[in-house]
Amino acid sequence: MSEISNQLFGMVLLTLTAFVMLSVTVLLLDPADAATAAVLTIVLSGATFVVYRFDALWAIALGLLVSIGATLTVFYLAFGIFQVFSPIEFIAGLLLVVGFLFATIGGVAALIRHRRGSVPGGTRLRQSVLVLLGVSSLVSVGGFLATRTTVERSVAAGAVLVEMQDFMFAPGAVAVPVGERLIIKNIDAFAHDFTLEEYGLYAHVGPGSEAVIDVSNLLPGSYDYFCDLHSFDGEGMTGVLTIHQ
Ligand SMILES: [Cu+2]
Repeated sequence: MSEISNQLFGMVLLTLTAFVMLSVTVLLLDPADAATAAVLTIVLSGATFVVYRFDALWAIALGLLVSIGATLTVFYLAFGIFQVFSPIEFIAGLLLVVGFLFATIGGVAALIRHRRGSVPGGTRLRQSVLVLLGVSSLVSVGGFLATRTTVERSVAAGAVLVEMQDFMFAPGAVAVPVGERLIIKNIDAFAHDFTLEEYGLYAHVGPGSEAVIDVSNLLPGSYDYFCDLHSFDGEGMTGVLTIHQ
């Protein structure tokens, strides 16, 4: 087997990203995202094979176009690199960013050199990147396990529960008696947060974690809260909290 190029290496990582996305969306039973992920996986696998099989300019150019197109389609996955302790988001984000860099820079370099193989900084660079990806993924899984939080049953008794699921708060509107606690439970595979800006209330809630929100100093009334990661200008992942007597 001939030595693989940086472009091919990047494309393999992008294909893995699409496959991770496919597995996750199928598990979460999200048909729309699963369809996107399935198409991406097939197109990227095909293009990766073409680049591997044909040492020609057209193949290199095709690989470059497919890599850029696939990355643009799911560019939002890149934000996952900021959620270090949320393994699925983090690993997919990392694969996407590193894959895109290798596929693009390697593809352009191969086009300029008019050939596929032996792009400078070859095997050793790719091996180091693979090791770094592996270590980062382990850190992510370890951090996820170490920082997962649950609320004790004694604390939870009588408290009002809001779940975070499918990038929404459920229920979207919740009423809490004065002095009672609010518990936020994230049952998504992604990190969320609870933000009630004006009152300095904030909790980052990782996948599978729960958190107690101390709303005891809120006066009776209605408050709009949101997930800062998945909302913008009051749109998106938002909820309404009512404190009543
Ligand atoms: Cu969120």
